[in-house]
Amino acid sequence: MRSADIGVIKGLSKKIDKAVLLEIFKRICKIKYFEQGVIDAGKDSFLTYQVYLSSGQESIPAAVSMAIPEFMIFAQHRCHGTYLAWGGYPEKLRDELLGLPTGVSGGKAGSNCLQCFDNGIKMFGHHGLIGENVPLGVGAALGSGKPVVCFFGDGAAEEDYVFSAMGFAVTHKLPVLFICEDNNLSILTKVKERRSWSVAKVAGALGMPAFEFSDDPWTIYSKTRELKTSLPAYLNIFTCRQYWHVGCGVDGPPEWDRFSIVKDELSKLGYKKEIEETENNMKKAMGRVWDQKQLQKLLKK
Ligand SMILES: Cc1ncc(C[n+]2csc(CCOP(=O)(O)OP(=O)(O)O)c2C)c(N)n1
Repeated sequence: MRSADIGVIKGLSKKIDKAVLLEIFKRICKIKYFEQGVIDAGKDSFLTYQVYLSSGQESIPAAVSMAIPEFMIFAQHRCHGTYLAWGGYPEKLRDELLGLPTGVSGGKAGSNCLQCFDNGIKMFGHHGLIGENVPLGVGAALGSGKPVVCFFGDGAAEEDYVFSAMGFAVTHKLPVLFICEDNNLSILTKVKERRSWSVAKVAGALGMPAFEFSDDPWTIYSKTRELKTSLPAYLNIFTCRQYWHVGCGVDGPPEWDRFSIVKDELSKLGYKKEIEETENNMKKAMGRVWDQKQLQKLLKK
């Protein structure tokens, strides 16, 4: 049974530096409020196609990017959060979504194929086949000897080439962290209707450390840091996407609301004032990025 607490290490937030906790929260807010702007721009007809939203899953890129900022990233189609968490410019992502040459990938990648070699980010994006980034990432680790993180969904994890690439990484002891952002859905079909087996168990049987837990950012941050030196490794992180597979419709409330859980926890630690300030500042900053007059100017409307 999925829940917000699976495998979560209790009390970790008390052991992590305040600056790290607040920076992770800031990155979560950056993704959340950027995407609020995306939704509003769609409603106001500035964005005329459907995009893949990361909302609800923000804690994963926010925490992983803090633990392994230097890794090469092989991203999946749901990748706004990955780019933004690693320090991507919201204005460049906005321009990308608007199809402008000033976009992060020259306006040619759209929402789901972001590529970025700018501002210290080494991000290779999706090209159309779910899970393809896993063999590509493994190949990059083999060729360069540099550490790689591959993100993919629970649907992509079922592709045969994902397992063969994981097995290859184990055999050759390649520095790859495999992260499954397990939102339980492949478009609309739940994991239990698709398979009876666990990806983490298969990854473990291939011979690498493999863990499953829910998207508590402090557990993600600590586990990622811990595994950095024992790669390859696999993390299956249970999370909830807030909106449809593509577009901004909803099918009801998410199974849990990680954003509220994180805010409550940080408030209990005595950081209520700081997080309110961070959230308000981020709301305002992303409001400026998606300001209607600005959009009219950019699109010459
Ligand atoms: C090889 C392949 N099969 C099917 C598709 C069609 N498709 C696009 S996204 C998707 C679902 C992906 O689900 P998941 O990997 O769990 O990621 P999520 O969208 O939930 O983040 C599918 C089946 C595809 N793009 N590539």
